[in-house]
Amino acid sequence: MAKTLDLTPPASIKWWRDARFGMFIHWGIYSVPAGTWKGKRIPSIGEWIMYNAKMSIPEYAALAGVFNPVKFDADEWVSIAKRAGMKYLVITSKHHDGFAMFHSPSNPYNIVDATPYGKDLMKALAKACRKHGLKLCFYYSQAQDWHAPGGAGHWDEVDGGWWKPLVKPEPFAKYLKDKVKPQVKELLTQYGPVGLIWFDTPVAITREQSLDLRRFVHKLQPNCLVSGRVGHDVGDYGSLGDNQIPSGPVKGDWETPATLNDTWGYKSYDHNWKSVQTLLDLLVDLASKGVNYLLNVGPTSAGIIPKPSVSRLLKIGEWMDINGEAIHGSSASPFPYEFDWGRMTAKGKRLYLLLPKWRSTLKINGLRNKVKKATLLADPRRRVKVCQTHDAATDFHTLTLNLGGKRAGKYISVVALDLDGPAKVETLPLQQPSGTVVLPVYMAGLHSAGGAPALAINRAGLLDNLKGPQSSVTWDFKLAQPGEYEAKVVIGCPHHGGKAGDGQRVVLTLGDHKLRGVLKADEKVEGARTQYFPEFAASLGRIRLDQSGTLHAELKAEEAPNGLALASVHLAPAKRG
Ligand code: JFZ
Repeated sequence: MAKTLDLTPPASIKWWRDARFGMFIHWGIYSVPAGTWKGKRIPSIGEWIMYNAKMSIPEYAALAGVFNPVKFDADEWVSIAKRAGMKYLVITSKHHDGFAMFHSPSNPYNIVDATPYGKDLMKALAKACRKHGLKLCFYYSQAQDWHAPGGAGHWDEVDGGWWKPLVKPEPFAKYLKDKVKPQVKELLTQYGPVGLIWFDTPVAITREQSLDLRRFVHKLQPNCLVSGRVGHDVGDYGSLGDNQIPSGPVKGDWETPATLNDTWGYKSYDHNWKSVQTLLDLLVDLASKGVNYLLNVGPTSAGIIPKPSVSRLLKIGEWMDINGEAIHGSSASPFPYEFDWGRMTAKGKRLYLLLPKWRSTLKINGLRNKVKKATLLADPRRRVKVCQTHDAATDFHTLTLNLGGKRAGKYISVVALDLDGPAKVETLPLQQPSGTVVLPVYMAGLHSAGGAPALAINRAGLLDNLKGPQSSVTWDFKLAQPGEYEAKVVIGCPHHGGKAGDGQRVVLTLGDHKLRGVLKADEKVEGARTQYFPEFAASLGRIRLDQSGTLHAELKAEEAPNGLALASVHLAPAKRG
């Protein structure tokens, strides 16, 4: 029996929870080739160029000899992050290439000893962070190291092909002892207080080794947090997939690392920049689910954050200057589902309604508090008329806000609602004022029987193991308007590039009605959230719901040998004709 482990994060996690928004910086000698090697554009993310271009260790290490970021200005970088409303900064101190971007007395493969630049710029960055009040944090690739013997993915670990992140236990343990621990100690002793260490890609690290690293960090700096990618879920907070937006609220402390374009490390020809609107949509979506947004910049080898990144961050900053209180120190929406009009965050007795599209009237169902006041953050003097009603027959509370015809503020308008107390909301899925009903899988009852594998929701918010008729997914939900509805099943791809709808046969039961359907992924769900993790809506046809009040729904897979990555069931009023 293993001893019960105390994995409580240090109390310092409070700063991290309040921050909600941070800057990721992927910077290393991979910024020299910037995505091109020997005249060829190397596909995929820039910091993986050594691996993807199959460079030898000496070939790659020679890049250090020309790395000279003379334009680097720590104060400039930190003030960009600060102006954007970011509260912490996580910079790659050593990525998978094994090159240390800080002075490492224990290993000469570092910026001071191996580049013409020859200075420890992390010192300057630490100073600038202190000056501007941001937390300095370090990314450190603890398992993958393509340079050091024993590191995962090292040249020596070739197994019948090119590198694979193989780990031979003994050399790996030696690598942890000789390179990782001395360097982590340097990071935690040379730069003053460190907010967190962002370990990554645990590969084949053992649980004991992950725990050992966690203890090592906490011993050197008790307030320093450890990222979830240290491995085996023993970090102080969790890390979602890159650019992953969960479909609903997540329990515990989570962060999504995300890119401004499609690379982390600088690539001279990646111009696929997300718009300011998309970036703010993502920030707000994550905040409404209680998730931190760690947004990346990839500086050039000269030491410059690309202009398209800076201009976007500064526009985000202008929005944050007005609306930041809806993000910083906020917690997830008390409503456990997405609204079709926007998103919500909460703070004490305040709710923030975040509207990407303006509407003169906004209705919300299910809020049981009295609203004392409603204010538009971008136009605090405008009078917002508040009307609250309660329908006794259906027990629907409806709040109606009259916002006025003219949009207040850019990108996402924010309404602050002052309540008579902490929010009290209806916890069942409710028909929305637009008429739609969303039944998310994470609000469902999950039932498996007859030896079927247990249904579970994975960290992408999708259902695992719905394969046959022994299992079922059920909801109670509240309907206000009887009528004819069109039912859709929304499914995701469990894996990048995976197939969503592949002929699964499902049956949806609503009261006495049954709807059967075969899922072909016909309709891609649009939106910022589904850019990297697509979702599809498959129509099951129409159904009549004759009664208002609390109804019961059940979804089963009659046949789905490869599973059905259910996200939600949607009901929308059927269009006449
Ligand atoms: C890792 C790195 O390999 C990559 O270079 C970058 O630093 C990124 C932030 O992290 O890549 C990952 C790690 C985990 C997932 C995806 C990409 N994941 O869990 O989905």
